[in-house]
Amino acid sequence: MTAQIISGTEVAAQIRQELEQEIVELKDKYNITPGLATVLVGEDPASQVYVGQKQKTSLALGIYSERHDLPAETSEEDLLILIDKLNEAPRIHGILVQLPLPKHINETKILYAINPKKDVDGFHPVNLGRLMIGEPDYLPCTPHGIQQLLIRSGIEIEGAEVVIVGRSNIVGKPIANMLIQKTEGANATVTICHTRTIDIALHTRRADILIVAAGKPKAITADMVKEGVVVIDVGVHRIGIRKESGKSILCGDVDFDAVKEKAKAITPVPGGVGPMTITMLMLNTVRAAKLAAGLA
Ligand code: L34
Repeated sequence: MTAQIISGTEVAAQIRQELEQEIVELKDKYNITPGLATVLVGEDPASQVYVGQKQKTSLALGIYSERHDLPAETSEEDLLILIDKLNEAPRIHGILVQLPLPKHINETKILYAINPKKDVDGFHPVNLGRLMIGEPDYLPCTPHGIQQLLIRSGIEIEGAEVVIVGRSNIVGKPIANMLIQKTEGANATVTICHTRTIDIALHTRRADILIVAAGKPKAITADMVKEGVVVIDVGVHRIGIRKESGKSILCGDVDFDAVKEKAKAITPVPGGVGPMTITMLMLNTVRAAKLAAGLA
């Protein structure tokens, strides 16, 4: 079997097109321009790429955006002051503080400080709690992107054996919660594997849908999956530089070339989950603007 390649780039473009129309309508009918503030502390090169993408995409869609790039030495106190300001700013509907933050800043404390109504990442405990009880305001961007990729690629989630590798607060735990909900695009049976799982392959081989956010390059090999599996690869690793172009060579958490020979469908890296994460942030920002205006 050679797998269907699930293009995050294409699905993201489709969703962005839908959003663009919604944004035009918000402007024409209600004179509302959704506003996003990104906050980046320090110079992590991957974070700079991701925040750059988020800025570029918001501009392209007609979302007002503010970029706050702060030096790595910024104190927790100063960051909290900025968040307070953004919490109060009427033009800003969504606040994104790019993770990871430098070690001297308490991430949890920062995420708590963001007004849950402006928490377009969906990382605030209020939003994660709402997600868990099936009353979400904002779904976290990467998990939401994964779910939309599956739905829009025609993959049956209901009743599927979903195995997730990785238990982070930003991917593993929320996607597990989303896929067990009693709603459309969910109703799956979910297993979560992590670093203390005794025999990961025992679980991954049972998966109809395998979602990998392990943070380890090519951790999932062909012997760990069953024939006909659907694979969603969340990892992004820079494993070298192309001599000709000077561009990075990327890979995911899955040994793509080998696993695609057994899979029914698989996401590539790049061009899989990454572009969906960016696009779902735009969707949440539009939603934030609508919620603020009492339109959603
Ligand atoms: N607050 N921090 C907050 N929110 C998030 O949603 C994120 N994340 C993760 C890291 N920290 C965060 C992102 O934005 C990961 N992430 C992210 C976003 C975009 C891409 C990858 C991860 C992406 O666009 N990846 C491209 C390759 C781009 C490149 O590295 O050259 C892809 O095609 O996979």
